[in-house]
Amino acid sequence: MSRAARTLAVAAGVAFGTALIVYYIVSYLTVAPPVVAATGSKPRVHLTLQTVPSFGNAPHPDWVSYLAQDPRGKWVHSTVLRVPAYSRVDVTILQYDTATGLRNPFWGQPRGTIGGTINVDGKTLNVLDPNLASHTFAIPDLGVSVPLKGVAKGAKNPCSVAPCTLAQTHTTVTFSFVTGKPGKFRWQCFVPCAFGFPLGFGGPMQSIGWMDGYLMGQ
Ligand SMILES: [Cu+2]
Repeated sequence: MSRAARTLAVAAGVAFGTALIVYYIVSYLTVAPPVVAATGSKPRVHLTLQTVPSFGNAPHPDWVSYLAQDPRGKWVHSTVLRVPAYSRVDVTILQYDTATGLRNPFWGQPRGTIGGTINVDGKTLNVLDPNLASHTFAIPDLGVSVPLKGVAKGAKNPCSVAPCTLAQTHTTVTFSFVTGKPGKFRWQCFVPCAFGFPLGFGGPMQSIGWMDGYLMGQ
């Protein structure tokens, strides 16, 4: 290969790599899921979420994701949630995914919920077997961390396309927490649930609208 051809090949490689980085940064900064408000009004509101093992739609049909239900009952592909400040938030999470297990068994203990407990399919629990967890719902700034019990592998009628319906196999997790002063608080899942990514932590695990989101306290 001539010197000119090698120079050209290197320049093309650098340009391609740069284009990928620019694409990543621009899409990170511009893709903003819609804000979904909690149902009800201050000082007590309700949030309903679901987790789906694969979104089933563009742009990433095989990515694991959260969805949120808006006050009219419509499922929205978003993790940006608006709640009132200084209020009680009652949360219902319909969990359709199978268990992955917690990297740290400590997270099997619900934290920051009213009463320090969660309710799973009608049973009140103050700890979940870490092997049974599929995802977590955690708002570190508010000290909230809740493990979500997975459905059994091979369960009948699994959901693979969002939004999942109540007729499909799921666990129902409910809990409550209180909000404080207004602010924008990051929330996310801490289970390495991004199948097909290094250590399970890429893709949906680093993307707002999938396994990461914001709680907008207003
Ligand atoms: Cu997850």
